[in-house]
Amino acid sequence: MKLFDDTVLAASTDTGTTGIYQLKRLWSKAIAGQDIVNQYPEEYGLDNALIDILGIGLLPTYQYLYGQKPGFESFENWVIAHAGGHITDFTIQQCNALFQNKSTHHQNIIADVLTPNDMVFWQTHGYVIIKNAVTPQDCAASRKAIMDYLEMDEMDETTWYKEGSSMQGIMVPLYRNAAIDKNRNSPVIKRAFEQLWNRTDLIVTTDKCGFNPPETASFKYRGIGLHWDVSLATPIPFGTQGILYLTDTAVNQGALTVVPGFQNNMQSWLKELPEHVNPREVDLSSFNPIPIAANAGDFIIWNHLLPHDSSPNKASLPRIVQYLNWYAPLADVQNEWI
Ligand SMILES: O=C(O)CCC(=O)C(=O)O
Repeated sequence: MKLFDDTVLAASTDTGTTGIYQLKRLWSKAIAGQDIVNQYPEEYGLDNALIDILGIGLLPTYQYLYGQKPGFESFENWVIAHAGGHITDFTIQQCNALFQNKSTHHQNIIADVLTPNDMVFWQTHGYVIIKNAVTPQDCAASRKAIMDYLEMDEMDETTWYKEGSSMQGIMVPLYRNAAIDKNRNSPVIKRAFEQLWNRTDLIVTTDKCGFNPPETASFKYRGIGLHWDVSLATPIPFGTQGILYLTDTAVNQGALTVVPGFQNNMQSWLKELPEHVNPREVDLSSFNPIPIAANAGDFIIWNHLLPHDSSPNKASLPRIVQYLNWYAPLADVQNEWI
C-alpha cells in the first residue's frame, strides 16, 4: 500500500520552466522524503539518467534536495547553475527522449579505439586498458584542479593528510570543472564504451575524482575492500565502470584491483552459494585479485561483475584519478538492491 497519495507528487509531464519532463516529479518525490522515493523503484533509472544527462551529479543533487528541501524554483535555479549556467537544447532533447523511451545517438562517431585483440582480452579478463586516452597536458590540468579543490600540493607530502578535508574515503567530491569535463567528454573514451556496449545511445555519469595518498605510520588506506557496485539480483544486466589514471600508477601505488575473468563465473558462483550466505559478505581476497598498473592518461574499463577496489598505497607518491562511466540508460536495470 502506498503511504502517500500519488496526486500530491508532480506528474512526470509537468516540465516546469526548463521544459524537462520528470524533473519536477523527481524534486517532489525527494521533498516528500526518501520513503516516497523508495516507493517508485521503477523510476530510479529514469531519475538517475536525468541527473547524469544534466551533469549535476547524483550525490550533490540528493544531498541538496534532502538537506535543503528547496522550493521547486530554487531547485530549477540550482540545476541550471550546476549544469554550467545554461541547459542546451540538445540536453533538453536528450532528457525528454529518455522520458519518451527514445534513444538519442550522438553524431560524429569516431573510428574504433579498441582493437580486435582488446575485445578478446575484454571477453577473457573483463577489463581493458586504453593507453594514452587523455594527453599529459589534460592530465596535468586535471591533477591541478583536484589538488586545488583539496587545497593540497601534489609534490608536498605535508599537505596530503589534512584533517577535515572534504574527502569521502579516497573519493574527492569534485564533479564539474573544465579539465574534468573535458576528460568526461573524451571521444576516445566514449568510443571504447560504445564498442563494449555495441550501441551508441550511451550517456555518461557525472562522477567523482579520487586521491589515494601513500600510507604512513599514522595514515591507513581508506578503501572499502573488494566489492560490487551493482545489485546482485539476477539476472545481472551488462554494465561497465571506468577509471582514468591521472598519475603514473605502479602496482603498489594504490592501483585499481580486480578479480580478472570473474564476469564469466559470476552467475554460477552465485548459484552455488549456500542460501544463507550473503555474497557481499564472502571474503573475496582468495580469488586472485590483481592490481592494475598503468600510466597517467590511461583509461581502464572493467565489467561491473568483477569484484574490485583500489588498494593500499605503499609507494611514495599519491594516486590521483577520475571516475567516469558511459552506460545505456534504462537498459535492463534491476530495481531491487541485493
Ligand atoms: O579507485 C579505485 O581503484 C576503485 C574504485 C571503486 O572501488 C569503485 O569505483 O567502486
